[in-house]
Amino acid sequence: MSKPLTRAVIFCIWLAFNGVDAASNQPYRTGFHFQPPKNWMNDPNGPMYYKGVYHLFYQYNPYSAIWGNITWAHSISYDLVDWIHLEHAISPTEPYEANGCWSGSATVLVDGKPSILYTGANSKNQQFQNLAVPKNPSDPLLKEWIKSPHNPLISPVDDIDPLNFRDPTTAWLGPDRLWRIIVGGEIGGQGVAILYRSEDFVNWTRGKTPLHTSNKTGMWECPDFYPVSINGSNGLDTSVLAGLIKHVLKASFNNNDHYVLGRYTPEMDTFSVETNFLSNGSDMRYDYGKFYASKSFYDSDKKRRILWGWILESDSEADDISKGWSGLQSIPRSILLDESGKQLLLWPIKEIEKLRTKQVSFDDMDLKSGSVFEVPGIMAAQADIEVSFRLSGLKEAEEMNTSWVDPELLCKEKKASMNGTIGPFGLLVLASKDLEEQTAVYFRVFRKQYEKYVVLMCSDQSRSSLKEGLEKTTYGAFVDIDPVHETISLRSLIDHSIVESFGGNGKACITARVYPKLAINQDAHLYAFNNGTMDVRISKLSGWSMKRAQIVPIQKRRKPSIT
Ligand code: DQQ
Repeated sequence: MSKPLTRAVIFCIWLAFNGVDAASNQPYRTGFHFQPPKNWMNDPNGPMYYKGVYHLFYQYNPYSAIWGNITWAHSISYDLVDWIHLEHAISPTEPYEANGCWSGSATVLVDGKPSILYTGANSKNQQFQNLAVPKNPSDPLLKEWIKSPHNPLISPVDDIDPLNFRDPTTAWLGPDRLWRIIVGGEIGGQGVAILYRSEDFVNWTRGKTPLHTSNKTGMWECPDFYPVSINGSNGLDTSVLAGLIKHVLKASFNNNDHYVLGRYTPEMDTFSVETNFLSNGSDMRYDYGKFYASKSFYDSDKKRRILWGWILESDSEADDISKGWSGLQSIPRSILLDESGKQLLLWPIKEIEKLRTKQVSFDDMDLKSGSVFEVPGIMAAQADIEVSFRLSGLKEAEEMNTSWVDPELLCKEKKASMNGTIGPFGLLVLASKDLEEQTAVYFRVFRKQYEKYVVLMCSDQSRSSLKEGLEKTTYGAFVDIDPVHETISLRSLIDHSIVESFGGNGKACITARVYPKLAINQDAHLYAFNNGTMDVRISKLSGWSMKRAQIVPIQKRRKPSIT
């Protein structure tokens, strides 16, 4: 079979799975990422596992593709891959939420019943924390939610800035049997996690001191606070306070989700951190690309902690209005503490692999200096790729300059097309045949003193589309890998307008949004490349076409039937 014919056959098979949506006038809608059928979506809210069902709520505008009228939309799943959209769970009906029902979290209480705490913004955008409970907790789908008659439960008083007081976390139970939450805020210009305690989940008392604060940041949105196990392979329930654990505090600011690790003492409600937010050399983020306002939850069924993040668009508001939609959710990621104990590891949940179909694989292959190699035979617009690179001649690596502390800046300066010694090498995804359009996800390796090396991971969107008026930022992260003893691994989940990349088995993640004009559907290609002067070896490359996930309104659900 000639090459163009092979591509046509693959496309026909792919179309059978994917329908006309992606093929015609909606080339940027995704195949296996969560998104509503239309309109605006932002933060993931209140994820939980309840009576055999995964629930995802999210910030949604029922009327338009831009932010406004914020409502809690609700979808459910049995495997975190296929989703069913239900009726909206919480809509603005009361004066304390006239300007929207903003972000919040779910907690399964001691009696096994779930509760949601969320922020209401009134007509002046002043913010209040509110409670909603299921009308019928024995319904695993939790279709209807009732607002507490005691709302608003927590008001912005004293030194709290009413315009910057939101996004309550999942609660955890202290040794004194009191529930605790934190609410994000800004006090005196500083980001802060304000602590509250409650016996009954209705009456909340503010702690004398916040759980944590930072004078290096402004407002903290969507905080998250949870334990991770040291040397463990399971996630932990939010109320686990003892054993070999550390705690993670995440705050969303400056368009990124930043985290710190530390020791939490529940008796005193103190949190002593190992590093600070935004410190040079230890600015840890869940993702160094587009990923914001995330929320994690403990999956008691599979004993793991799972993270969702909102992936914003990089096109214009006018583009969103003409597409009729805006915003994606990331592929859910499991969270574990790395064995070094110094950082987290994020990895796409195993279930996503059920969508893998046609596979291509190569072992032990040279990627010569200056070469570009097309990975054939899979649907490059909707794919999952895993590749690992083995390096030799590391002593030749360019010297690391001690002033290079900002990986994003370094990636911007040293673009994928700029030759180096060891790297840039990696993948060109969503690329057109002639490479006029390409998103490069790649590594460069630099030499420090005493035969230590620095691995830089970049995602370069500068050539991702011929279309003007898009944000085409280049992102970067340092990956804590020792290339002398380890291969450098990269996994990219490519889905039409999103590329989620995981370097070093999840030590560094970079998510990018791209809108190619040429490299769409069957015209998208995938390449491996090496623009360094040293050859690189691909020890293994596996790629799969991905099927489309079933993400449908409840009426369109084919099976199993829902009561
Ligand atoms: N989005 C919500 C807020 C939150 C922000 C409003 C973060 O509650 O702080 O839609 O994206």
